[in-house]
Amino acid sequence: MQTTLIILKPDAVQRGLMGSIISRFEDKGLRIVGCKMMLIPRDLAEKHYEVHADKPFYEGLLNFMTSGPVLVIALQGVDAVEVCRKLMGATFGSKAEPGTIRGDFGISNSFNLIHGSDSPETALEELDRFFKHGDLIDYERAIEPWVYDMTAGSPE
Ligand code: IDP
Ligand code: MG
Repeated sequence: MQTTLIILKPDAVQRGLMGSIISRFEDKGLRIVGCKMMLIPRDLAEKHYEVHADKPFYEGLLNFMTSGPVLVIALQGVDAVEVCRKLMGATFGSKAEPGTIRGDFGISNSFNLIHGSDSPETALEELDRFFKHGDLIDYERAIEPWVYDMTAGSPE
């Protein structure tokens, strides 16, 4: 099991797409273990996107990510990091495949609706960055035995 960090960006919130996007993850079988709406402070946005600090789009990205509320979500499941990146689709809305979140809900290359951790290591760092210890909830859903084959003792 992995936990990954998803952010529904300000455009997703403003366009009323939070429910539709969350449904994609729920329908897949991923479990929401943490969720909060917040305004990202500038310094947190800078830290979150520091790998892009030298890119021409960095300033615009920081302005965008701090321009309104976001919904931060922790999602758990087998291979959750990779599964979520696939559900999100390619970075640019104009290039993302139909059937993916970015491919179905947007066309912009910068207002691309959603962030998702890109590796298990990054996921741990990002979860730590956005959630306090104790914010994430470990629980079982009633549907769990039908989402995974548990007959061998671990989720298949
Ligand atoms: P990712 O979100 O798919 O991981 P990254 O390359 O890590 O994509 O870029 C982070 C974010 O920066 C993107 O989601 C997008 O909002 C923005 N971004 C990336 N490349 C460009 C660009 O060429 N122009 C404008 N914005 C960009
Ligand atoms: Mg990235």
